[in-house]
Amino acid sequence: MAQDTIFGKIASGEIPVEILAETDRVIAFPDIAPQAPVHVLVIPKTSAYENVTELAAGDPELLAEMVAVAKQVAEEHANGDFRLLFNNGRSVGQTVFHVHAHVLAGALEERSLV
Ligand code: DGP
Repeated sequence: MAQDTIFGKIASGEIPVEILAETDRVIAFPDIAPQAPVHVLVIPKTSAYENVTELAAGDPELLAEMVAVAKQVAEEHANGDFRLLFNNGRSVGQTVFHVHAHVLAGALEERSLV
């Protein structure tokens, strides 16, 4: 079970963000430190899952909903193509332990992985 994180506060509305897309269970908002012309985070509103491994095992339909929201964001803010990245674990760069997908789109000049 994920502890309360900054993304939990964003999901609950305690910390306001620019919401780019929303469903009953998912929100999308710009990353604070963009690494691509379009760099959006897609998170579930629940803080029940720390990472994508837990989410895929516990609620694959919610994971699929996150992918659908990523696609919507890429269509509305770029040409529809996108990269989807999950950092899964501290040693590969995960810093917020509320599962989130990085949606990277637009003209990508570098191949870095966030
Ligand atoms: P990760 O390294 O995969 O855990 O990615 C966390 C991302 O979250 C990182 O790219 C920066 C972003 N981030 C951290 N705090 C905030 C915040 O308060 N607001 C927004 N919009 N993004 C944040």
